[in-house]
Amino acid sequence: ALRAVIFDVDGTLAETEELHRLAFNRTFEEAGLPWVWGRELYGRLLKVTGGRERLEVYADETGSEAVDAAKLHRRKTEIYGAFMTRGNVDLRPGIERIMRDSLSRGIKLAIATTTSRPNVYRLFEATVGLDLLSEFHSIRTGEDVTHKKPDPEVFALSLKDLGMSADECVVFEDSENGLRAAKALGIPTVATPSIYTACDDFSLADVVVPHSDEPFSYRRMLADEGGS
Ligand code: XBP
Ligand code: MG
Repeated sequence: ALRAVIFDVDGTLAETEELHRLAFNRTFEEAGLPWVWGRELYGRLLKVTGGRERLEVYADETGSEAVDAAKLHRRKTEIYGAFMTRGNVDLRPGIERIMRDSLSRGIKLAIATTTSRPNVYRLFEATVGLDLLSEFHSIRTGEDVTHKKPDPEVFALSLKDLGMSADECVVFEDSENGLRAAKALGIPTVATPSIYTACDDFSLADVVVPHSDEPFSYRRMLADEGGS
């Protein structure tokens, strides 16, 4: 039976990547770097999960060895946090309802993301509130792992925190990298393609829906819980 729902953050809970991109660009401007990440370039760079890793790869590609990626990334997180204000971002359709429905059925909630921990708190603060986040049984972020998605490490931590096996959970993801991570552990997945992942390969997903308000599939999975 379904006992927990594990959510990815960026692209799945909310369309946050444009705010990330703008925060990166503001950081570069402030640091006096000539870098500007347009949408096409950012789409390609998103294949590198983790903002710091993304900066390192780009610095490498452009032959900018002197750049302190860790320092730039800390500043980027501050700027992103400041950009993330009420009205600047919304949770995607259906997300809040799934969270509240799950809680009311005794299904546990977890977060498994590549992004930095402060960004998760800021997103909830700016949208549904920190009270809902405090109901989560497990929150695992980029800081908690050595290897980011598509490595399954973050989802392995979620399962450990939940004390559950893969088949008792469902993962909500928006990217191929995320699906690969979840499926490496055999966790059932619902994929909701996002702006930047629309062209990803979703063949690994058990269910693909345009967004989490789609009535078919996982809603039935949740509804079936009452009877089973
Ligand atoms: C998507 C990512 C993140 C963000 C940037 O994470 O790859 O790296 O783009 O966040 P998710 P940081 O697993 O939530 O979809 O700069 O904080 O790394
Ligand atoms: Mg994502």
